[in-house]
Formats: sequence, structure tokens, C-alpha cells
Amino acid sequence: MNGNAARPSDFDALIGLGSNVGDKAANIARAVELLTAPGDIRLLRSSKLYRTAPWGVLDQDWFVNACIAIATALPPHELLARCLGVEDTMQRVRERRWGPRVIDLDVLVYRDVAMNEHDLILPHPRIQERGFVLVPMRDVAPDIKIAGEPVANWLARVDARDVVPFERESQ
Ligand code: PH2
Ligand code: MG
Ligand code: MG
Repeated sequence: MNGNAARPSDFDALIGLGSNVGDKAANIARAVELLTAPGDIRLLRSSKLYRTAPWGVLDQDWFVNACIAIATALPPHELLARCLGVEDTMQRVRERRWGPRVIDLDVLVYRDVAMNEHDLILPHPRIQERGFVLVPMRDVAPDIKIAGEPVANWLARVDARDVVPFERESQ
């Protein structure tokens, strides 16, 4: 496995991360630490951190978003359970759909798996609509295709002007 290669096949999954409560950047870093600590999920690449405008529910604080490429032998539902476990460990409170959260980890892509189950849809169904997902995803998997089209094509169709590199100094 070559950690620098950007071939779609060099990772097992892509995880999207988001936070808009507390120390957002620190929350993302902690989530990656917690996810990889047990040793059966290995970090291959991390995107830059992005400062993003809230999507869906607009009357909430801005987010920090990121994406990681991982290697793991865990099957999709076990990976999802790990992601939800990290959210629990970080005391995420679920109040409002698309509302404020200390941390959110979404399984965006798992190999070439397509599934539609009540608790897990793969690839994640809203990747194409969300600049805050597409921009970080391009950092770690520029060659990936979503629904048969390269991430760059989807990006050209969304307004990603409100997805900008996060600068700690400006906070
Ligand atoms: N997550 C949501 C809803 N809206 N907006 C941004 N900018 N970033 C997110 O991660 C986000 C969101 C639900 O998962
Ligand atoms: Mg989400
Ligand atoms: Mg989620």
C-alpha cells in the first residue's frame, strides 16, 4: 500500500468529519485519534480542514469539515458502529436533524459497495449536493467517481464558495 498514491483502490473507506460546537478543529483531530486508536482502522490520508457555512439548517454556527481515507478490514456496519462509538465517546447529543453537533462522522464511501439499508446507505446519498463534503474528499481521493462521475464534475455543479481553508488565527 502506497500512502501517497491517489488511486481509488488504495483505501477501503472515506469518512467525512464535521464539527460546529466547541473547539471545532480539536474535535476533528480527537475523532480521528479515537477512530484509529484501536489499530484496526489505519489513517492513510487526511484532507485539509475547511471552514464551511452551515448547510440544511442555516441558523447555526459555521462548521469545520474534513475527510479521511482509511484502510480497514472491518465490514461497513462495523465501521459505522465505530464511527457512532466515537460520536458517543465525544458526547454528541442528537437534538435536531442537521443541527449543531460536537462531532459527526459519516461513512461516505466503502470500497465499491452500494447498499441501501435503513441505517446505512452507501455511497452516502448526499455527497453530490454538498460542497463541504466534495472539497475535502477531493483532497484525499481526487480520482474517485461518485455515481459514475468524477468528484470534480460534481464540484463544478455546487456552490463551494463558502468552503474555505480553515485558519486557526482568524477565529
Ligand atoms: N452537517 C450536516 C448539516 N449541515 N453543514 C456543514 N457546513 N457541515 C456539515 O458537516 C453539516 C452541515 C448534517 O450532517
Ligand atoms: Mg453528516
Ligand atoms: Mg452523521
